[in-house]
Amino acid sequence: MFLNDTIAAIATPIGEGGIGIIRISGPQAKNIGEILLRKANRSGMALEDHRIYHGFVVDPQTGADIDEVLFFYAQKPHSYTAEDTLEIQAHGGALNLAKILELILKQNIRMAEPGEFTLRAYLNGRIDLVQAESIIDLIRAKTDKAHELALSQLTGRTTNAIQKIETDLYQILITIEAVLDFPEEGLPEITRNKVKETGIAIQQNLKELMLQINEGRKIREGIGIVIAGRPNVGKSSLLNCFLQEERAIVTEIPGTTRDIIETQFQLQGIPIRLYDTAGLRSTDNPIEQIGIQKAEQYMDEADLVLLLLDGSEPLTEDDQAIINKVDPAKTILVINKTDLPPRLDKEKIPANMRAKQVELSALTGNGFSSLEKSIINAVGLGAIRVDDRPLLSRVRHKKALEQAVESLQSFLDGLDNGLSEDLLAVDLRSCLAAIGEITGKNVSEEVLHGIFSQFCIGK
Ligand SMILES: Nc1nc2c(ncn2[C@@H]2O[C@H](COP(=O)(O)OP(=O)(O)OP(=O)(O)O)[C@@H](O)[C@H]2O)c(=O)[nH]1
Ligand SMILES: [Mg+2]
Repeated sequence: MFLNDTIAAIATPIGEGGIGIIRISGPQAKNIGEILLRKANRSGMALEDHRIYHGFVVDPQTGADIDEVLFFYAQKPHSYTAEDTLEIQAHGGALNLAKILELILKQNIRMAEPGEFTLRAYLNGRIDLVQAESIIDLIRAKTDKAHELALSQLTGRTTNAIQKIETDLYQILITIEAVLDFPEEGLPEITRNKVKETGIAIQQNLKELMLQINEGRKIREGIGIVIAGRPNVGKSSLLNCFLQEERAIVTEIPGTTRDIIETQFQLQGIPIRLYDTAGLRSTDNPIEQIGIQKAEQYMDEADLVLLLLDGSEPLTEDDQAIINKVDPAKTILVINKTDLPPRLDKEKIPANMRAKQVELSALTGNGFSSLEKSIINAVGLGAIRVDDRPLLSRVRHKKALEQAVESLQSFLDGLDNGLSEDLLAVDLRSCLAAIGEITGKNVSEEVLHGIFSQFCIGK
């Protein structure tokens, strides 16, 4: 990773737009501006910090104007990357922007990698890793809640909470290490109790952060719901009910749906990914078999399965097989076709499956609203809200927190068992290191690459 060269990229999406922005960051930014730009009022080319100018991009070889633009120079550290930055607001045509970028690259400027501007903001210490991640989330947010969450992380709520934890841990570490200089005296009883108290409070904090991660993930990634059942029970009809349109093909022929049909909508501001699947049954048809394999894989990965039965027919062997296969903890049993005379022998269904049971007609829509309520309860949507609590929202964060809690536990156990101060310090340091993985103080190049390669070019 270099920080001493200058990078450039088009920061707006490729296509036609009112304006398109080209961003340049690094020590050459100002110089490039003075070579390639001309102010409209011809007041010399010196660029002042944080001023917007009207002018032209000029080809320095031919002297020809390329575009009429606004431009802006920000001196480090007061810019997105915390480096000298030049932004050119040009007309947003793909060819126009490409021509300007080409002129810039000809001046020995390097094209930025995806996410490299944000990477620099992080490497220069302007933002931490949680904030960098929240920028991707903000760009990708599709719901109000996801947007709120990303913004609260970006503006530093999470960062502040974690910094507080780090400071408290360092306090303990300093106390312990002070004893190392006078080992014969050991840790006084009163200090030991105080340290223990703080350690327990920190651990509680970490555990709370961990509990919130699942909520954060639901807000950020949404919830995956799979509709499953044997052929012809009305899975595709139910999908269409959710979307209020004829999205999936519905016919009376069993085995109509072959491939997974993926759709998205919102329930109480949370993004839902809803999947219709091939009817599950034993079959010799190779196409259907592949569809069934996929259906089973999606059921395994789902947050919630809607297991559909046909209320107008007796329970079949295929139904039984599916009931035995699903995880009751993440399944809602849905009995469909209540507009027809009931013929389902419900007593054959295990009680734990019937505990969460909804009856409806996908044809008439009767009973559908109670299914929505059951879903909201089942995935705890009602409880999700973004408030002032700091929230972490990634698997990566969860792993690091687990590690931190574990190290802290071993520190606390060590205190109780009279472990020597130098060993206590080791546990504290590994707790701090785990927390450093979240903020990025202690993070491998691979993790960094994984995070920043998700960005688009120009961000
Ligand atoms: N009377 C009645 N018919 C329904 C209802 N829901 C679905 N059907 C009918 O049942 C048949 C099968 O519906 P689909 O939605 O295609 O069933 P599926 O479970 O997706 O079937 P496969 O894709 O073959 O697995 C169609 O003729 C639907 O019109 C309902 O609530 N009441
Ligand atoms: Mg279908």
